Amino acid sequence: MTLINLEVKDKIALLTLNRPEALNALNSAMLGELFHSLKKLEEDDLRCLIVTGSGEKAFAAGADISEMVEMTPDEAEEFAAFGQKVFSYLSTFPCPVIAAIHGYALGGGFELVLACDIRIAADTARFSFPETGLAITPGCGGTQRLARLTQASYAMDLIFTGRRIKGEEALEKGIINRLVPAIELMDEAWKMAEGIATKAPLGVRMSKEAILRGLDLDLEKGLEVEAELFAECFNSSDQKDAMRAFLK
Ligand code: DAK
Repeated sequence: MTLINLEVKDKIALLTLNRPEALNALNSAMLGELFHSLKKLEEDDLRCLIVTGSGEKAFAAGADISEMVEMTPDEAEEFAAFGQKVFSYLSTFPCPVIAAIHGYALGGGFELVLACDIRIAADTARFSFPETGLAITPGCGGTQRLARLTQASYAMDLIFTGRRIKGEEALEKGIINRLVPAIELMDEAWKMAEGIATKAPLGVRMSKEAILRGLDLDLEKGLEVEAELFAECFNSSDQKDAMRAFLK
């Protein structure tokens, strides 16, 4: 059985974590498949990628505890390095990535959500970082991405206490973009992906790059990056074609 399901339709891909019997807990095999699936999808010149979890109960209930329990520090470092490589690859993937979240998004599952660009959650979604209760830290970007997305003190609140939050709080804190009834989750994600797919891919790709590169810069340097990427768009026939079509 494959641990990642892929479906591609009209340049939109749906990537589904497929280990529902373990609430899509992320083990090394699944991380490996995730990495190779992303590599494969990158060749498809996609307009948008949707990431979700199979089954009713979870997006992903974290890293696989049964695999982590007896790891040595060296093995944990190797696991961390590979996990971070996969999540960083996802977060800088060339097309927009939408997380469609239902049920539990815990630990590594929450981190996977945070590595996506846009997050749509069902009213069944529950988010938490149980790591401190397991005597570890989040290891796949949770301490960094949540603090940047919200505030350091809010990230500390969730990570130190491990408390579980619902969609309303996640929406209020800007962790998710939209909150919808569970039955509408995938339609909403596809609708958004299809909307993005109607835009010129170059404009979307360059905008994503400008936003991501600007995050670690001061405003002045960020504006330089924006100007550089704006100018680069004028190197393409896409820009000429799109503007001429408008003028016609
Ligand atoms: N790992 C392994 N198996 C898991 C699992 C997990 N994280 N979460 C659930 N399962 C398995 C259960 O063992 C159970 O398996 P069977 O007994 O049926 O064989 C099955 O999924 C169904 O789970 P439950 O029976 O527990 O279902 P409930 O509805 O009663 O409870 C629950 C659902 C989500 C509240 C509960 O399963 C739970 O608390 N799960 C553990 C949540 C958790 O602590 N997650 C891990 C946090 S630590 C890194 C990458 C990532 C991370 C770190 C480093 N690098 C690459 C370095 C992340 C770390 C974490 O995520």
